[in-house]
Amino acid sequence: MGFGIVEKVIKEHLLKGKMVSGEEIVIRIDQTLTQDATGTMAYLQFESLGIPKIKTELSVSYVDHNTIQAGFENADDHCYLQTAASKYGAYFSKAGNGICHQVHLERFAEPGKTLLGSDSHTPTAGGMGMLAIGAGGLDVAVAMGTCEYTLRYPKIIRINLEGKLNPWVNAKDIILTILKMFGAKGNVGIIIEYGGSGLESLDVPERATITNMGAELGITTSIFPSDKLTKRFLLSQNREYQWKELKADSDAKYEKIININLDEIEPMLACPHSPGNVTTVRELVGKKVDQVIIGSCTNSSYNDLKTAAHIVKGRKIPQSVSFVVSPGSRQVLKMITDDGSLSTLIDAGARIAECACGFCIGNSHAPATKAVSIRTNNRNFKGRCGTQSASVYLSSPETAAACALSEVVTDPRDLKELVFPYFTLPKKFCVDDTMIISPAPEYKKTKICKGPNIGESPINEPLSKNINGRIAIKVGDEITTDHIMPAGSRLKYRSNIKKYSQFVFEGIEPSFPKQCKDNKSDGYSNIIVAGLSYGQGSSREHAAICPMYLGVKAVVAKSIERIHRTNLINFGILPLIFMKPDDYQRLNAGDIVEIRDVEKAIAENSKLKNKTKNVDIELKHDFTEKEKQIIAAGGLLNYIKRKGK
Ligand code: MIC
Ligand code: SF4
Repeated sequence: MGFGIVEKVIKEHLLKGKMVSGEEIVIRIDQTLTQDATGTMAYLQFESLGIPKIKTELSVSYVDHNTIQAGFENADDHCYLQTAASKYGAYFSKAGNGICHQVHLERFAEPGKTLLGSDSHTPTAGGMGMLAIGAGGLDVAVAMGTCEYTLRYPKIIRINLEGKLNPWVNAKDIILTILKMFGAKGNVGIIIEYGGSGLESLDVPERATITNMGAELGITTSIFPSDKLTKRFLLSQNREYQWKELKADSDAKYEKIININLDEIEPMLACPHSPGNVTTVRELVGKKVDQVIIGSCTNSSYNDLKTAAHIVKGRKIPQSVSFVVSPGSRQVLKMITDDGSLSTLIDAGARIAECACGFCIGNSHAPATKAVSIRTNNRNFKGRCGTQSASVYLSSPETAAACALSEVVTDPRDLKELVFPYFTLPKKFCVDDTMIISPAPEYKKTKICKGPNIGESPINEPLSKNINGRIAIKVGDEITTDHIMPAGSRLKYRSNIKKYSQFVFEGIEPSFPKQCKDNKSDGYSNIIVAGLSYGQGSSREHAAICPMYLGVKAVVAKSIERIHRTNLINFGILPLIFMKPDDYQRLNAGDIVEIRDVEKAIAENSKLKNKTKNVDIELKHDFTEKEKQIIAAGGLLNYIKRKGK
């Protein structure tokens, strides 16, 4: 029997376990990436492991999230990360060099290798034929020190893309169509492998747009084969020697095979407030638009911006629209400068933002009250853009540029007087790694620099024999990590847990930290009750660390998303699932609850007694043997220290 791509890469990297869906496996990690918002904690954790040098083939520390520097905090983080990279042997990509996923694709991603990144969009590198997985910072810190990552062997779904996209339809419209088919929740434990004749017309950056937004499906990752287009891309980045072919055997078996005809795909929009809430642009044509932003790790490649420039060339953006362009990397910025696209965009009235995450994480360019914003990024959760009342729609750069010109939602195919440009990728990209610092040969001598905003990475205690708790909050379905731990203006506290903890659930229930404190002083542990898909979205482990800091001992939910579930376990918080989802109704904020004999509850399925309502609620979990030990130790750092790794 033949193998698919995922099977081939896992087989080559398998250290422990069986390649059977649902089994716990350990794989060898070749590369890691961190970004500053999760990286400070990851490097603090790496330091606390006491391992003298990073052991992976390659680790890169990027600065792309917190580049606003309104105050000393961001800059202090950058200094810390730069000195830590130098001391422990990582590459360091300076602020301004670009968004981690875009730069990694350009300069480091390699077909057939594994990548673990402390950012949920790490699967972007799947467009290059890498098995690239997003995880919490602590998992990445451990991988830097051990080259190991533990996961459950996935279910593998094959999607065949057949045919060819029509003019003005972008790879973004493919992934939005897939999001419409699958939805944004409940796809845990799946890896998507792409194939089909349509791949011949999808270049690496377009493939990466598709794998990038696999994160919004909630899957583990997705991957494309490595073929002649991959080779051409690597050649254009002066890295052809890193190419290797990766293709599925013709008799490979999959859990499911889905065929999508690219000719039938049309421009799509994800409507507020979920990337899974997808409809056609046609449905919304004519809706007034206030702001348009082209950028982010999903859609800010050279061709994306060149196409946007082609659309606005010789025209002016209407005065009522704020039009922002944020190139994905310094390479992209340099190339649109050299070919004149940048001045075309400026002539049309574009604001040019830094090559960074910026607007996408609500760090800048928040829309006005109740504004409609069309953006090319990947997430439109309520309030993430920085304005609670705004409506954010996600689109392709083509649709975004068409909307910016027309002031209303516009299908780019309706720009009749425009000729579709059929841009191909350049033979050579501008390769200049001036803003990437290689690991210092004298790494041991570097002195790590820590400003006053950089705290310690907190460690939990093992759980007590019985949990005597009070429900600190009850939330509904699809609570994202942005709801739990806001980013935007709060981002600068990522390396200061004490301060950042004051903002847990800020947008939903700002009194949550005080409630937790009161419960603690009354002698109770804090419990969170949630609905479906709790913790979807980003990989930010702060959504586990800060609740841990506030004394949360368990999350009881209808379901919990993959990365967040692992983050909870890594920080010693019990992720528990209702055996009967209707029992959600039997728990309310303020109820006193008890989980007896925690050790047994970790070993088997547990029960929670609602003492206020005098009812028993059955809970389940699906901890692997290793996860049971991690929870029992009070988290991954304790577990590793105990094992003396
Ligand atoms: C995001 O897009 O939400 C982020 C910011 O990149 C996060 C990481 C973080 O919160 O630092 C992610 O996707 O993992
Ligand atoms: Fe940055 Fe946005 Fe991409 Fe997250 S999704 S890495 S914030 S550009």
